[in-house]
Amino acid sequence: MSTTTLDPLDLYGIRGTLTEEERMVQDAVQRLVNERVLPIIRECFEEHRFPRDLIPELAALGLLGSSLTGYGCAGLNAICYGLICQELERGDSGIRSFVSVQSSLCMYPIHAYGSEEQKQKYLPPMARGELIGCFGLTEPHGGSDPANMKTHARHRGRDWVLNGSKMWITNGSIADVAVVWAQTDDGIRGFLVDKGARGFTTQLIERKFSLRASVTSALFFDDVVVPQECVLPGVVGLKGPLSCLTQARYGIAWGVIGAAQACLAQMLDYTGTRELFGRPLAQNQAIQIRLADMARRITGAQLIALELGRMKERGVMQPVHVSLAKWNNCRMALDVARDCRDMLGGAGISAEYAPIRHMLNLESVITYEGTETIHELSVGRELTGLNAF
Ligand code: TGC
Ligand code: FAD
Repeated sequence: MSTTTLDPLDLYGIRGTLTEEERMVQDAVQRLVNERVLPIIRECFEEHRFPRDLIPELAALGLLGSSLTGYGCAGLNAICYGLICQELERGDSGIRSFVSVQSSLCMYPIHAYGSEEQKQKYLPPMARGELIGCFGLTEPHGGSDPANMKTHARHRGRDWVLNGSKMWITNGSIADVAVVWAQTDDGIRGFLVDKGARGFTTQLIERKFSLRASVTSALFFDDVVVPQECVLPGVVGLKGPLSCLTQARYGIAWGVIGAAQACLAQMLDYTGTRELFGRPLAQNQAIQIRLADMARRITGAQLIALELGRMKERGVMQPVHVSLAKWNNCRMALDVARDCRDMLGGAGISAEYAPIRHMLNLESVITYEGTETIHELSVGRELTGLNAF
């Protein structure tokens, strides 16, 4: 019998290549997830409840807007942001979603495109978790093609009047401010719409089978008056929202590795102790091949995420690199979670075990931030020079 000292969840020893700061960030988030997320997450999922009381703890660790500089943000590097997402999603995709939306989809555009007044007003309380954001791009008639959005804003004197609706919006019903993308006569612009603005309403989307520990909502805008000082001045056009998606998709490419690791860890434990036909399940060739295949897929995803992070740090990461990583890593995690669910037999459909929860969550994760097909077509366009959208 052979023994091994390798970490089965990190066969290539990626942790050994991290800087001290990166390891410290990973350890801190790992502790938070072990102590505060894992004990409650099953119940949250069953009760369709986002654990809001975790927000101050996420903020205290500097996880909100962690890669932004100034305005109370931690200014961590891209690898740290990736590790944060990975550890949070080891707990649950819903917790990582909350941090992705707050950081990459709300704080990032304010930081990148906002006026100094907007940055001062929103970023410090958002970093402290006192002000929650949501990002409204998708509309009911088709999220894959945001250029075709119907939500529009028209000038009325110095103000704008916003009309339309957004669908499937993470944090929608708990947000204090919505970053809303709307068509104008000059092109798509971003608007900061505060909760309570007259004519702005939200509706919680209930009865989800996925991301049950996350708030998802529809947003409605009925003649909402938005003052000029609430428009993001620094960007016009689809590149505004798409650049935010690049940041969030980067985090997802790391995050889903955590979900897959959680599933594999549980399977190594389960197959090592469950006895069938007089031997541990793990002593069957067919089972070992499946476990080895999971480790192979996870390792590949880890290397892609790490290299993507290094490219981001060097400033050479392009959207197509992110598309390939988001597509590959979400597919990897979903396949691993589904296979783990199967290897648990009947127990695999029980909430007692994590794979089915991760599997159901990953059905959303592979869909949002660009479906698998959208990312395949982005890579295809890069290879052929032909636009198939
Ligand atoms: P195209 O018309 O060619 O480009 C428009 C302009 O945008 C620029 N651009 C980008 N800029 C920055 N970052 C990117 N990733 C960019 N991609 C494109 C581009 O250079 C151009 O600029 P300019 O100056 O020439 O005008 O647009 P496209 O053909 O690239 O886009 C088509 C397509 C299908 C890829 C795009 O529409 C798309 O990505 N669709 C999917 C939509 C999507 O992902 N929605 C996500 C909604 S948010 C969400 O799901 C949150 S879940 C959060 C959670 O809970 O974690
Ligand atoms: P559609 O665009 O209608 O796509 C339907 C199907 O058609 C998909 O399989 C797609 O791949 C396929 N398809 C589309 N175009 C093509 C093509 N050219 N060729 C072949 N096949 C194609 N959005 C936000 O703006 N903010 C959020 O915070 C947010 N959070 C979300 C949270 C959850 C839980 C979910 C499920 C979604 C969230 N979304 C959010 C929306 C998400 O981004 C969209 O669901 C996604 O972009 C797909 O849009 P759609 O659902 O309208 O599907």
